[in-house]
Amino acid sequence: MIDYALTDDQVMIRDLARKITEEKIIPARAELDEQEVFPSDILNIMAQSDLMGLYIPEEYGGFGGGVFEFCLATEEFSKGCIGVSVSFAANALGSGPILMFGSEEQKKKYLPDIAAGKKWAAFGLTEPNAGSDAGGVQTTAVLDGNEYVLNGTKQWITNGGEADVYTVVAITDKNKGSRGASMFIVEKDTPGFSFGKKEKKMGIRCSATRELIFEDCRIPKENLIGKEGMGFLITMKNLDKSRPGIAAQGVGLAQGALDYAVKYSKERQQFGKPIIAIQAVQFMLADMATQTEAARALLYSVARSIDSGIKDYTKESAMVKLFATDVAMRVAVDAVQVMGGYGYMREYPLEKMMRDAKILQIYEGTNQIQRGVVGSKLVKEAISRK
Ligand code: COS
Repeated sequence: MIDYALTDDQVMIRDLARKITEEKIIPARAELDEQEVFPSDILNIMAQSDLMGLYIPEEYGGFGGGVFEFCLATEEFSKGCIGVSVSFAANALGSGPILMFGSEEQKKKYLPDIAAGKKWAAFGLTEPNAGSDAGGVQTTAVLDGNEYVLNGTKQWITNGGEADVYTVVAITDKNKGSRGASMFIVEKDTPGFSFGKKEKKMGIRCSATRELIFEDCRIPKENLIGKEGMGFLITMKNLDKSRPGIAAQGVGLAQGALDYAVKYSKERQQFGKPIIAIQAVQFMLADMATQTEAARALLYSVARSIDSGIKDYTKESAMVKLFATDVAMRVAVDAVQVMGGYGYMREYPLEKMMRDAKILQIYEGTNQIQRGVVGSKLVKEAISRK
């Protein structure tokens, strides 16, 4: 086993998250998936264990950790169910703009409740006509006296309807393209703010995915984060910081699927021996284990590098997101294959893991977008070396 030299605090976080996964997530995951029930009870247990504010500074009531600690917990929860782990992780994505670009008043007002798990957060970027093209947002925010008036629809918002605090991207200047976008805080129960139906999904079915609908929704002008025109930059910085969390979901899911496949292979007898003794199966498990460990090693080094204070980690964040989630998909498919017909049955967890894994290659930027991000950084680096 690779020694990742975790500190005592990090071991404690990992073990706490592991315990919640084993005792609460794994026993409930099939039912949560089947019934499509939001895992509020489990999120409340995470909050009671002080895990909601891992990445929030101590002065705002958090643990004071960084991306690394957040990823450790996310990885553990993801071994059980990434529907649950995304409901946990979306809080970091939703509060990221406040944490990174909010005023002192905004931080004091929102972060302590999010750290305590009293309020949940969500991020509103995607729209029916603005998915990969994050600069193509059409929701508008018009300043009217001391208020901004929001109109438009956000789509596929994780924690939609469940969260209390939403960071939302809207256009304040139509003539400036993505530079005319701004970032706002919108609280649930604001008049003019409602939710669409809960989406029916292939996987992560316990997570809440809803539309955010703004119809002449008036919010105080103090809810602007940063300055007008900073919305696209804040969005990109937020995604840079949160994509390792998606990689952590990939590592966790891959490990969970691998562990299950190994356990099954030791027990399942064919041709008079456990199938783990058959080289064809061993080779599959060996590849799954190697890829999973490589993804973890990249994840931990990227997360640590971000926490060390480097300014630009766009490329590394995209790399680890695409690598770890492609690994998760491959490992999940192979884990089902190792189990054969049993793997295909809903009685066992692997078919759910395989359905769940697919979203990792899609959300927070498809893996094609990630390759585009890495590629354009390579071009820029090559030009600057000339
Ligand atoms: N950090 C800081 N600045 C960034 C940045 C980043 N990560 N990414 C882009 N920018 C800057 C660029 O440097 C550029 O600035 P200049 O105009 O001064 O040169 C500006 O923002 C526009 O960048 P670019 O031209 O690359 O923007 P594009 O519209 O081509 O789109 C991609 C860039 C595709 C990378 C972006 O739209 C993206 O990440 N899309 C995926 C969105 C996504 O993840 N959706 C899922 C949401 S789930 S929450």
